[in-house]
Amino acid sequence: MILKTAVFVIFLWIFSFSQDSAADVIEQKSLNGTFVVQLQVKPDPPQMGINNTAILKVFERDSKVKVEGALIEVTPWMTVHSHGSSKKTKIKEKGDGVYTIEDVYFTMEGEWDLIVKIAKNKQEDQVVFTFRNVKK
Ligand SMILES: [Cu+2]
Repeated sequence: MILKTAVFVIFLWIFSFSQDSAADVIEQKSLNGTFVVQLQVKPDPPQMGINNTAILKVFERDSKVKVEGALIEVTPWMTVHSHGSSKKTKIKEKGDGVYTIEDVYFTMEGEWDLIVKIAKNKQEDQVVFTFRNVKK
């Protein structure tokens, strides 16, 4: 009985820990509805002045088929001031519709958009993720 309780408590502890460290998955449809895109940022929320990273998963709209071999551009953009970042993001395809983004760099505090452009064959579309309150 004590052993069972101990195992249960340890399980709860591990579970709560994994819940804390897992970044939320934000899912959005692209502007013209061509793709469905899932984004996970790290850290969550992303911070000013550091190289944030992100994982992108790209699916075809209705079928949920994973989109491989897409050309992807990711641009941090501060819409209220009409400026971007001092760093260019680096994108790597990992297969299975997964793309990693490095050097997501926000140069000041405030509201930032992450503009994700996706091109595959003759289809081109974009999706914008907004981070309302990026801080140091
Ligand atoms: Cu600004």
